[in-house]
Amino acid sequence: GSGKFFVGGNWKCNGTKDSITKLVSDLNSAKLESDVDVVVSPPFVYLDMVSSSLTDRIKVSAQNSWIGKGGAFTGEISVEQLKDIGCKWVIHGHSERRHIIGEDDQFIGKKAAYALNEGLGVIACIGELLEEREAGKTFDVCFRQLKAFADVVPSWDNVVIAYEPVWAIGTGKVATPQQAQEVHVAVRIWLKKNVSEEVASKTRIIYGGSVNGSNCGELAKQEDIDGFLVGGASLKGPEFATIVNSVT
Ligand code: G2H
Repeated sequence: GSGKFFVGGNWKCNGTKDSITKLVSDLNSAKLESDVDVVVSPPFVYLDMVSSSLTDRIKVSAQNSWIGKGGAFTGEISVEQLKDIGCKWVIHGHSERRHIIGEDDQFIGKKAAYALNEGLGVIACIGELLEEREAGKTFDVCFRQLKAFADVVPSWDNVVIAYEPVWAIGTGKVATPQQAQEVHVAVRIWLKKNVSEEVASKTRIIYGGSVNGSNCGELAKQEDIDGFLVGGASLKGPEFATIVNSVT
């Protein structure tokens, strides 16, 4: 793998004040391996609360950010506001935003570039649909999405790539360690050819899609899996800690 293991918890549009208070308290008391970057991504309305009550050991990420400086953009949240409340990361390109909300590669790239330019880290998500996999287009789709990031990012220093096959997201159908490894190594080779050898060897490529406390161990053993982006299982503090501690 490359660099420090990275585990993100993507809480998506889940939680209440009560459930999130409990989750934060479970995370604060969890024993986490020291050699892992740990990040959680609460819904916007709870970001400030989580950021001020969560241990500094765990960093906070937003699930989205506006394409530029704030202003007259109803319903949006700016990168400057995220930084103001102590947020260090933002997720862009998640399949739910691509396929449910309809964000395209260029829009996602611009948002990622703006966030990076302003000093946030970006969890850049890519991944194919089931029909694209079945049509043999997995690499084409992932490389196209990757290129849209590569074309605009100012630097790869604060980028973590998350490979999330859409058919594995929230379905309980996790990719096999071999299926994930095959794409991760292809992404690394793509980076080497199209960006640089250094970026290819340093950039963390994490896997997402139905990761849980039972399947994380085998996935973590794969050479090119440098961590996880966890949805459902990140809503349970002890299980999320198990996934963090699957670092090999
Ligand atoms: C993939 C993942 C987190 P889940 O979206 O980003 O969610 O683990 O629930 O499949």
